[in-house]
Amino acid sequence: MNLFGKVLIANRGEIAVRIIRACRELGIKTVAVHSTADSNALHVRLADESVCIGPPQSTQSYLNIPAIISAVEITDSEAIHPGYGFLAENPQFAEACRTSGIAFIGPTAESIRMAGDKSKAREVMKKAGVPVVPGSDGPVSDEASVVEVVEKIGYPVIIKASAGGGGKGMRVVEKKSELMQAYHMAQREALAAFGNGDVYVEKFITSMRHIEVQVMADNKGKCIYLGERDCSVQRRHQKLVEEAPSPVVNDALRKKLGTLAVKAARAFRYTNVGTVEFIYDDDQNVYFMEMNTRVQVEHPVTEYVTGIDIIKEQILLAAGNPLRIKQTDVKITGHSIECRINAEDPVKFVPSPGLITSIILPGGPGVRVDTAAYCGWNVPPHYDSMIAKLIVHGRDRDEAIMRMRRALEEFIVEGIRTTIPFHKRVMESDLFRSGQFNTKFIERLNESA
Ligand code: MV4
Repeated sequence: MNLFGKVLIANRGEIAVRIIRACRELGIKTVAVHSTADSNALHVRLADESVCIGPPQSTQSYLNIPAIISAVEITDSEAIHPGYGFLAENPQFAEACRTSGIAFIGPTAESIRMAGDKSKAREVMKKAGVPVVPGSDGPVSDEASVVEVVEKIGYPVIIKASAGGGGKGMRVVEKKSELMQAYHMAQREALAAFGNGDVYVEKFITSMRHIEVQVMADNKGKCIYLGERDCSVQRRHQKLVEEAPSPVVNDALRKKLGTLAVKAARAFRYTNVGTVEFIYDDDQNVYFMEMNTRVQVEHPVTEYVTGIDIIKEQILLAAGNPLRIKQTDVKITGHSIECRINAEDPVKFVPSPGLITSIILPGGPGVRVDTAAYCGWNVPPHYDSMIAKLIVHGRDRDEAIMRMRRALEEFIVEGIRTTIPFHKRVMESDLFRSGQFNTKFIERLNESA
Protein backbone atom coordinates (compact mmCIF):
# COMPACT_ATOMS: atom_id res chain seq x y z
CA MET A 1 0.00 0.00 0.00
CA ASN A 2 1.46 3.39 -1.04
CA LEU A 3 1.44 6.00 1.72
CA PHE A 4 2.43 9.66 1.87
CA GLY A 5 5.07 10.51 4.47
CA LYS A 6 3.63 13.96 5.22
CA VAL A 7 0.37 15.69 4.27
CA LEU A 8 -0.34 19.42 4.49
CA ILE A 9 -3.96 20.30 5.31
CA ALA A 10 -4.94 23.48 3.43
CA ASN A 11 -7.95 24.17 5.62
CA ARG A 12 -9.03 24.99 9.17
CA GLY A 13 -11.67 24.15 11.78
CA GLU A 14 -13.39 20.80 12.21
CA ILE A 15 -12.47 19.40 8.78
CA ALA A 16 -8.77 20.10 9.38
CA VAL A 17 -9.02 18.22 12.71
CA ARG A 18 -10.88 15.40 10.95
CA ILE A 19 -8.16 15.04 8.28
CA ILE A 20 -5.36 15.14 10.89
CA ARG A 21 -7.11 12.28 12.73
CA ALA A 22 -7.27 10.16 9.56
CA CYS A 23 -3.60 10.87 8.78
CA ARG A 24 -2.53 10.01 12.33
CA GLU A 25 -4.33 6.65 12.15
CA LEU A 26 -2.49 5.96 8.86
CA GLY A 27 0.85 6.89 10.42
CA ILE A 28 1.17 9.98 8.19
CA LYS A 29 2.85 13.17 9.50
CA THR A 30 0.72 16.31 9.29
CA VAL A 31 1.31 20.00 8.62
CA ALA A 32 -1.30 22.59 9.61
CA VAL A 33 -1.45 25.99 7.93
CA HIS A 34 -3.18 28.86 9.71
CA SER A 35 -3.88 32.56 9.57
CA THR A 36 -2.87 34.84 12.45
CA ALA A 37 -6.49 34.60 13.67
CA ASP A 38 -6.10 30.81 14.06
CA SER A 39 -2.75 30.69 15.89
CA ASN A 40 -4.44 28.99 18.87
CA ALA A 41 -6.76 26.81 16.80
CA LEU A 42 -7.12 23.12 17.63
CA HIS A 43 -5.91 21.91 14.22
CA VAL A 44 -2.64 23.79 14.80
CA ARG A 45 -2.21 22.09 18.19
CA LEU A 46 -2.96 18.60 16.85
CA ALA A 47 -0.71 18.73 13.75
CA ASP A 48 2.93 17.64 13.91
CA GLU A 49 4.04 20.97 12.38
CA SER A 50 2.37 24.29 11.57
CA VAL A 51 3.04 27.23 9.26
CA CYS A 52 1.44 30.68 9.51
CA ILE A 53 0.39 31.63 5.98
CA GLY A 54 -1.01 35.13 6.48
CA PRO A 55 -3.45 37.55 8.12
CA PRO A 56 -7.07 36.65 9.01
CA GLN A 57 -8.60 37.53 5.58
CA SER A 58 -9.13 34.24 3.66
CA THR A 59 -7.87 35.78 0.40
CA GLN A 60 -4.51 36.43 2.08
CA SER A 61 -4.33 33.11 3.95
CA TYR A 62 -6.46 30.03 3.23
CA LEU A 63 -6.98 31.12 -0.39
CA ASN A 64 -3.38 32.23 -0.84
CA ILE A 65 -2.04 29.62 -3.29
CA PRO A 66 1.63 30.79 -3.35
CA ALA A 67 1.75 30.85 0.47
CA ILE A 68 0.30 27.33 0.70
CA ILE A 69 2.62 25.92 -1.97
CA SER A 70 5.57 27.56 -0.15
CA ALA A 71 4.44 25.93 3.11
CA VAL A 72 4.53 22.57 1.32
CA GLU A 73 8.08 23.27 0.10
CA ILE A 74 9.50 24.38 3.46
CA THR A 75 7.93 21.44 5.32
CA ASP A 76 8.81 18.94 2.59
CA SER A 77 5.20 17.72 2.40
CA GLU A 78 4.24 15.31 -0.40
CA ALA A 79 0.49 15.96 -0.58
CA ILE A 80 -2.16 18.56 0.13
CA HIS A 81 -5.64 17.83 1.45
CA PRO A 82 -7.89 20.82 0.59
CA GLY A 83 -10.88 19.76 2.74
CA TYR A 84 -14.08 21.54 1.59
CA GLY A 85 -14.66 25.21 0.74
CA PHE A 86 -11.60 27.48 0.22
CA LEU A 87 -9.51 25.96 -2.62
CA ALA A 88 -11.10 22.47 -2.62
CA GLU A 89 -12.88 22.98 -5.97
CA ASN A 90 -10.41 25.42 -7.55
CA PRO A 91 -9.01 23.84 -10.74
CA GLN A 92 -6.09 26.30 -10.83
CA PHE A 93 -5.03 25.10 -7.37
CA ALA A 94 -5.26 21.43 -8.37
CA GLU A 95 -3.23 22.32 -11.47
CA ALA A 96 -0.64 24.24 -9.39
CA CYS A 97 -0.20 21.17 -7.20
CA ARG A 98 0.24 18.91 -10.22
CA THR A 99 2.83 21.16 -11.90
CA SER A 100 4.69 21.49 -8.56
CA GLY A 101 4.79 17.69 -8.18
CA ILE A 102 2.53 17.80 -5.11
CA ALA A 103 -0.24 15.17 -4.78
CA PHE A 104 -3.68 16.82 -4.59
CA ILE A 105 -6.00 14.72 -2.41
CA GLY A 106 -9.03 15.04 -4.67
CA PRO A 107 -9.94 14.69 -8.36
CA THR A 108 -7.99 16.03 -11.34
CA ALA A 109 -8.18 19.70 -12.34
CA GLU A 110 -9.97 18.52 -15.51
CA SER A 111 -12.75 16.78 -13.54
CA ILE A 112 -13.11 19.82 -11.27
CA ARG A 113 -13.40 22.07 -14.33
CA MET A 114 -15.93 19.82 -16.11
CA ALA A 115 -18.19 19.49 -13.06
CA GLY A 116 -17.70 23.14 -12.12
CA ASP A 117 -19.24 24.48 -15.33
CA LYS A 118 -22.84 23.68 -14.45
CA SER A 119 -24.27 24.14 -17.95
CA LYS A 120 -21.52 22.05 -19.57
CA ALA A 121 -22.07 19.45 -16.82
CA ARG A 122 -25.70 19.14 -18.02
CA GLU A 123 -24.51 18.34 -21.54
CA VAL A 124 -22.03 15.75 -20.19
CA MET A 125 -24.88 14.16 -18.21
CA LYS A 126 -27.24 14.06 -21.21
CA LYS A 127 -24.56 12.29 -23.27
CA ALA A 128 -23.99 9.83 -20.42
CA GLY A 129 -27.71 9.03 -20.13
CA VAL A 130 -28.13 10.67 -16.72
CA PRO A 131 -31.50 12.51 -16.55
CA VAL A 132 -31.34 16.29 -16.26
CA VAL A 133 -34.16 18.77 -15.67
CA PRO A 134 -35.72 19.95 -18.98
CA GLY A 135 -34.00 23.18 -19.98
CA SER A 136 -31.53 24.83 -22.31
CA ASP A 137 -28.77 23.03 -24.22
CA GLY A 138 -25.82 24.87 -22.71
CA PRO A 139 -25.77 28.56 -21.82
CA VAL A 140 -28.45 30.90 -23.30
CA SER A 141 -26.61 33.75 -25.02
CA ASP A 142 -29.47 36.02 -26.13
CA GLU A 143 -33.08 36.96 -25.36
CA ALA A 144 -34.50 35.04 -28.32
CA SER A 145 -33.01 31.74 -27.13
CA VAL A 146 -34.26 32.35 -23.58
CA VAL A 147 -37.81 32.89 -24.89
CA GLU A 148 -37.57 29.81 -27.12
CA VAL A 149 -36.48 27.55 -24.23
CA VAL A 150 -39.05 28.91 -21.77
CA GLU A 151 -41.90 28.51 -24.26
CA LYS A 152 -40.88 24.86 -24.59
CA ILE A 153 -40.60 24.04 -20.85
CA GLY A 154 -43.20 26.41 -19.33
CA TYR A 155 -43.16 28.44 -16.08
CA PRO A 156 -41.85 28.50 -13.41
CA VAL A 157 -38.25 28.40 -14.63
CA ILE A 158 -34.95 28.89 -12.83
CA ILE A 159 -32.03 30.79 -14.33
CA LYS A 160 -28.65 29.57 -13.07
CA ALA A 161 -25.07 30.77 -13.48
CA SER A 162 -22.84 28.30 -15.39
CA ALA A 163 -19.97 29.16 -13.02
CA GLY A 164 -22.28 29.18 -9.99
CA GLY A 165 -23.40 26.25 -7.89
CA GLY A 166 -24.63 25.72 -4.37
CA GLY A 167 -27.49 28.08 -5.07
CA LYS A 168 -25.30 31.07 -5.91
CA GLY A 169 -26.58 33.23 -8.81
CA MET A 170 -29.96 31.51 -9.15
CA ARG A 171 -33.19 33.32 -10.01
CA VAL A 172 -36.65 31.76 -10.13
CA VAL A 173 -39.04 33.29 -12.71
CA GLU A 174 -42.79 32.71 -12.30
CA LYS A 175 -44.17 34.61 -15.30
CA LYS A 176 -43.26 36.08 -18.70
CA SER A 177 -43.34 39.73 -17.53
CA GLU A 178 -40.38 39.02 -15.18
CA LEU A 179 -38.31 36.95 -17.61
CA MET A 180 -36.13 39.49 -19.44
CA GLN A 181 -35.22 41.51 -16.35
CA ALA A 182 -34.38 38.30 -14.44
CA TYR A 183 -32.27 37.03 -17.36
CA HIS A 184 -30.15 40.20 -17.56
CA MET A 185 -29.88 40.51 -13.76
CA ALA A 186 -28.71 36.89 -13.53
CA GLN A 187 -26.07 37.53 -16.23
CA ARG A 188 -24.82 40.65 -14.45
CA GLU A 189 -24.70 38.91 -11.05
CA ALA A 190 -22.90 35.90 -12.54
CA LEU A 191 -20.31 38.13 -14.21
CA ALA A 192 -19.78 40.12 -10.99
CA ALA A 193 -19.60 37.04 -8.77
CA PHE A 194 -17.73 34.56 -10.96
CA GLY A 195 -16.14 36.57 -13.80
CA ASN A 196 -18.30 34.53 -16.16
CA GLY A 197 -21.73 35.85 -17.18
CA ASP A 198 -22.99 32.63 -18.82
CA VAL A 199 -26.39 31.50 -17.55
CA TYR A 200 -28.63 28.56 -18.43
CA VAL A 201 -32.33 27.83 -17.90
CA GLU A 202 -34.14 24.88 -16.33
CA LYS A 203 -37.75 24.06 -15.47
CA PHE A 204 -38.07 24.98 -11.75
CA ILE A 205 -39.08 21.91 -9.75
CA THR A 206 -41.15 23.57 -7.04
CA SER A 207 -41.47 20.67 -4.61
CA MET A 208 -38.42 18.47 -4.28
CA ARG A 209 -35.96 16.80 -1.98
CA HIS A 210 -32.19 17.19 -2.16
CA ILE A 211 -30.75 13.68 -2.28
CA GLU A 212 -27.05 13.14 -2.91
CA VAL A 213 -24.94 10.03 -3.50
CA GLN A 214 -21.39 9.52 -2.21
CA VAL A 215 -19.07 8.07 -4.85
CA MET A 216 -15.50 6.80 -4.58
CA ALA A 217 -13.23 6.02 -7.58
CA ASP A 218 -9.62 4.97 -8.06
CA ASN A 219 -7.44 5.89 -11.03
CA LYS A 220 -7.76 2.39 -12.50
CA GLY A 221 -11.40 2.74 -13.52
CA LYS A 222 -13.15 1.26 -10.46
CA CYS A 223 -16.00 3.36 -9.04
CA ILE A 224 -18.53 2.57 -6.29
CA TYR A 225 -21.31 4.38 -4.45
CA LEU A 226 -21.82 4.45 -0.68
CA GLY A 227 -25.56 4.98 -0.53
CA GLU A 228 -27.34 8.32 -0.35
CA ARG A 229 -27.81 11.28 2.01
CA ASP A 230 -30.97 13.38 2.34
CA CYS A 231 -30.11 17.09 2.75
CA SER A 232 -33.56 18.63 2.38
CA VAL A 233 -33.44 20.63 5.64
CA GLN A 234 -31.73 23.74 4.29
CA ARG A 235 -31.97 27.48 4.83
CA ARG A 236 -30.93 29.78 1.96
CA HIS A 237 -28.88 26.93 0.44
CA GLN A 238 -27.13 26.27 3.73
CA LYS A 239 -27.65 22.66 4.76
CA LEU A 240 -28.58 22.42 8.45
CA VAL A 241 -29.59 18.78 8.99
CA GLU A 242 -28.52 15.78 6.91
CA GLU A 243 -29.32 12.11 7.24
CA ALA A 244 -28.50 8.70 5.77
CA PRO A 245 -30.30 6.78 4.46
CA SER A 246 -33.04 9.03 3.09
CA PRO A 247 -36.48 8.32 4.62
CA VAL A 248 -37.99 8.33 1.12
CA VAL A 249 -35.48 6.04 -0.66
CA ASN A 250 -36.16 2.29 -0.86
CA ASP A 251 -33.69 -0.36 -2.07
CA ALA A 252 -34.78 -0.10 -5.71
CA LEU A 253 -34.43 3.70 -5.77
CA ARG A 254 -31.10 3.45 -3.88
CA LYS A 255 -29.74 1.18 -6.61
CA LYS A 256 -31.09 3.48 -9.33
CA LEU A 257 -29.53 6.59 -7.71
CA GLY A 258 -26.23 4.79 -7.13
CA THR A 259 -26.04 3.52 -10.69
CA LEU A 260 -26.75 7.01 -12.05
CA ALA A 261 -24.16 8.55 -9.70
CA VAL A 262 -21.46 6.11 -10.87
CA LYS A 263 -22.46 6.83 -14.49
CA ALA A 264 -22.09 10.57 -13.79
CA ALA A 265 -18.70 10.11 -12.10
CA ARG A 266 -17.39 8.08 -15.02
CA ALA A 267 -18.62 10.73 -17.46
CA PHE A 268 -16.56 13.32 -15.53
CA ARG A 269 -13.60 10.90 -15.62
CA TYR A 270 -13.81 11.18 -11.85
CA THR A 271 -11.17 9.86 -9.46
CA ASN A 272 -11.10 10.02 -5.63
CA VAL A 273 -14.11 10.97 -3.48
CA GLY A 274 -17.10 13.01 -4.75
CA THR A 275 -20.84 13.56 -4.41
CA VAL A 276 -23.54 13.60 -7.06
CA GLU A 277 -26.55 15.76 -6.07
CA PHE A 278 -30.02 14.89 -7.37
CA ILE A 279 -33.42 16.54 -7.36
CA TYR A 280 -36.11 14.05 -6.31
CA ASP A 281 -39.56 15.45 -7.08
CA ASP A 282 -43.10 14.60 -5.92
CA ASP A 283 -43.64 12.37 -8.96
CA GLN A 284 -40.61 10.27 -7.99
CA ASN A 285 -38.54 11.69 -10.86
CA VAL A 286 -34.77 11.84 -10.35
CA TYR A 287 -32.76 14.62 -12.00
CA PHE A 288 -29.03 15.41 -11.88
CA MET A 289 -28.47 18.72 -10.04
CA GLU A 290 -24.68 19.12 -9.54
CA MET A 291 -21.52 17.14 -8.87
CA ASN A 292 -19.42 18.26 -5.89
CA THR A 293 -15.74 17.50 -6.41
CA ARG A 294 -14.74 17.50 -2.76
CA VAL A 295 -15.41 15.71 0.49
CA GLN A 296 -18.68 17.11 1.92
CA VAL A 297 -19.36 18.55 5.36
CA GLU A 298 -21.96 15.80 5.88
CA HIS A 299 -19.70 12.81 5.08
CA PRO A 300 -19.95 11.46 8.70
CA VAL A 301 -23.55 10.22 8.27
CA THR A 302 -22.35 7.99 5.43
CA GLU A 303 -19.37 6.86 7.53
CA TYR A 304 -21.74 5.87 10.35
CA VAL A 305 -24.12 3.75 8.22
CA THR A 306 -21.39 2.10 6.07
CA GLY A 307 -18.54 1.86 8.62
CA ILE A 308 -16.17 3.30 5.99
CA ASP A 309 -13.67 6.04 6.91
CA ILE A 310 -14.12 8.23 3.81
CA ILE A 311 -11.17 10.53 4.55
CA LYS A 312 -8.74 7.59 4.96
CA GLU A 313 -9.94 6.08 1.67
CA GLN A 314 -9.55 9.49 0.01
CA ILE A 315 -5.91 9.74 1.15
CA LEU A 316 -5.11 6.16 0.05
CA LEU A 317 -6.73 6.71 -3.36
CA ALA A 318 -4.73 9.93 -3.88
CA ALA A 319 -1.54 7.96 -3.19
CA GLY A 320 -2.44 5.78 -6.19
CA ASN A 321 -3.81 2.76 -4.34
CA PRO A 322 -6.60 0.74 -5.98
CA LEU A 323 -10.07 0.96 -4.42
CA ARG A 324 -10.01 -1.59 -1.60
CA ILE A 325 -13.81 -1.67 -1.19
CA LYS A 326 -16.07 -3.60 -3.56
CA GLN A 327 -19.67 -2.52 -4.26
CA THR A 328 -20.89 -5.77 -2.72
CA ASP A 329 -19.00 -4.86 0.50
CA VAL A 330 -21.12 -1.70 0.95
CA LYS A 331 -23.95 -2.31 3.39
CA ILE A 332 -26.19 0.38 4.90
CA THR A 333 -26.77 -0.35 8.61
CA GLY A 334 -29.07 1.68 10.83
CA HIS A 335 -29.75 5.38 10.48
CA SER A 336 -27.56 8.46 11.01
CA ILE A 337 -28.43 12.15 11.42
CA GLU A 338 -26.13 15.19 11.49
CA CYS A 339 -26.93 18.63 12.91
CA ARG A 340 -24.63 21.50 11.94
CA ILE A 341 -23.99 23.61 15.05
CA ASN A 342 -23.31 27.19 13.99
CA ALA A 343 -22.10 30.12 16.11
CA GLU A 344 -25.27 31.98 15.16
CA ASP A 345 -28.41 33.32 16.79
CA PRO A 346 -30.86 30.35 16.72
CA VAL A 347 -33.75 32.50 15.45
CA LYS A 348 -32.19 35.20 13.27
CA PHE A 349 -29.22 33.00 12.16
CA VAL A 350 -26.87 35.99 12.39
CA PRO A 351 -23.22 35.21 13.30
CA SER A 352 -22.33 35.21 17.01
CA PRO A 353 -18.50 34.99 17.24
CA GLY A 354 -16.66 35.42 20.54
CA LEU A 355 -15.08 33.67 23.52
CA ILE A 356 -16.38 30.22 24.47
CA THR A 357 -16.45 30.38 28.26
CA SER A 358 -17.78 26.85 28.74
CA ILE A 359 -18.40 23.85 26.49
CA ILE A 360 -19.70 20.38 27.35
CA LEU A 361 -19.80 17.87 24.47
CA PRO A 362 -22.41 15.10 24.37
CA GLY A 363 -21.29 11.45 24.28
CA GLY A 364 -22.49 7.94 24.93
CA PRO A 365 -23.57 5.20 22.51
CA GLY A 366 -23.94 6.31 18.85
CA VAL A 367 -22.87 9.94 19.40
CA ARG A 368 -20.01 11.70 17.55
CA VAL A 369 -18.97 15.34 17.68
CA ASP A 370 -16.62 16.69 14.98
CA THR A 371 -15.39 20.06 16.20
CA ALA A 372 -12.34 22.27 16.67
CA ALA A 373 -13.99 24.20 19.50
CA TYR A 374 -12.67 24.15 23.08
CA CYS A 375 -13.20 26.09 26.31
CA GLY A 376 -11.30 29.37 26.05
CA TRP A 377 -11.33 29.40 22.22
CA ASN A 378 -12.24 32.68 20.56
CA VAL A 379 -14.56 31.94 17.63
CA PRO A 380 -13.16 34.26 14.94
CA PRO A 381 -15.60 36.40 12.91
CA HIS A 382 -13.65 35.95 9.67
CA TYR A 383 -14.78 32.49 8.61
CA ASP A 384 -17.82 30.24 8.18
CA SER A 385 -19.89 30.14 11.36
CA MET A 386 -20.09 26.35 11.70
CA ILE A 387 -18.26 25.35 14.90
CA ALA A 388 -19.30 21.73 15.32
CA LYS A 389 -21.16 18.82 13.74
CA LEU A 390 -23.23 16.61 16.02
CA ILE A 391 -23.76 13.21 14.42
CA VAL A 392 -25.71 10.29 15.87
CA HIS A 393 -26.34 6.71 14.78
CA GLY A 394 -29.23 4.45 15.77
CA ARG A 395 -30.71 1.10 14.71
CA ASP A 396 -33.47 2.99 12.89
CA ARG A 397 -34.62 6.57 12.25
CA ASP A 398 -36.74 6.82 15.40
CA GLU A 399 -33.83 5.77 17.61
CA ALA A 400 -31.54 8.21 15.76
CA ILE A 401 -34.02 11.05 16.38
CA MET A 402 -34.38 10.19 20.08
CA ARG A 403 -30.59 9.94 20.38
CA MET A 404 -30.15 13.33 18.65
CA ARG A 405 -32.64 14.91 21.04
CA ARG A 406 -30.77 13.44 24.01
CA ALA A 407 -27.39 14.59 22.66
CA LEU A 408 -28.66 18.13 21.95
CA GLU A 409 -29.87 18.33 25.58
CA GLU A 410 -26.34 17.48 26.78
CA PHE A 411 -24.59 19.88 24.37
CA ILE A 412 -23.71 23.04 26.35
CA VAL A 413 -21.89 26.03 24.84
CA GLU A 414 -21.60 29.30 26.80
CA GLY A 415 -20.19 32.72 25.85
CA ILE A 416 -21.65 32.68 22.32
CA ARG A 417 -25.09 31.90 20.85
CA THR A 418 -25.50 28.71 18.79
CA THR A 419 -28.15 27.00 16.67
CA ILE A 420 -28.58 24.18 19.22
CA PRO A 421 -32.08 25.45 20.22
CA PHE A 422 -33.09 25.47 16.54
CA HIS A 423 -32.06 21.81 16.15
CA LYS A 424 -33.99 20.86 19.29
CA ARG A 425 -37.11 22.33 17.60
CA VAL A 426 -36.46 20.37 14.41
CA MET A 427 -36.03 17.05 16.27
CA GLU A 428 -39.23 17.64 18.24
CA SER A 429 -41.32 18.57 15.18
CA ASP A 430 -43.87 16.07 13.87
CA LEU A 431 -43.00 17.16 10.33
CA PHE A 432 -39.38 16.08 10.71
CA ARG A 433 -40.33 12.89 12.53
CA SER A 434 -42.75 12.02 9.69
CA GLY A 435 -39.86 12.15 7.19
CA GLN A 436 -42.39 13.53 4.68
CA PHE A 437 -40.97 17.00 3.93
CA ASN A 438 -39.17 18.78 1.07
CA THR A 439 -36.67 21.65 0.81
CA LYS A 440 -39.41 24.00 2.09
CA PHE A 441 -39.16 22.31 5.51
CA ILE A 442 -37.85 25.38 7.38
CA GLU A 443 -40.61 27.63 6.00
CA ARG A 444 -43.22 25.11 7.15
CA LEU A 445 -41.52 24.67 10.55
CA ASN A 446 -41.61 28.46 11.09
CA GLU A 447 -45.30 28.59 10.03
CA SER A 448 -46.10 26.03 12.70
CA ALA A 449 -44.17 28.00 15.40
C1 MV4 B 1 -33.00 23.47 -8.69
C2 MV4 B 1 -34.18 23.44 -7.91
C3 MV4 B 1 -35.41 23.26 -8.55
N1 MV4 B 1 -35.45 23.13 -9.89
N2 MV4 B 1 -33.08 23.33 -10.02
C4 MV4 B 1 -29.27 24.17 -7.24
C5 MV4 B 1 -28.12 24.41 -6.32
C6 MV4 B 1 -28.54 23.58 -5.17
N3 MV4 B 1 -27.77 23.66 -3.99
C7 MV4 B 1 -29.95 24.04 -5.02
N4 MV4 B 1 -30.43 24.01 -6.34
C8 MV4 B 1 -31.68 23.81 -6.81
N5 MV4 B 1 -31.78 23.64 -8.13
C9 MV4 B 1 -34.30 23.15 -10.60
N6 MV4 B 1 -34.35 22.99 -11.94
C10 MV4 B 1 -34.08 23.60 -6.52
C11 MV4 B 1 -32.82 23.77 -5.98
C12 MV4 B 1 -32.79 23.94 -4.53
C13 MV4 B 1 -33.20 25.16 -4.02
C14 MV4 B 1 -33.52 26.19 -4.88
C15 MV4 B 1 -33.96 27.39 -4.35
C16 MV4 B 1 -34.04 27.56 -2.97
C17 MV4 B 1 -33.66 26.56 -2.12
C18 MV4 B 1 -33.22 25.34 -2.62
C19 MV4 B 1 -32.85 24.29 -1.79
C20 MV4 B 1 -32.44 23.09 -2.32
C21 MV4 B 1 -32.42 22.91 -3.71
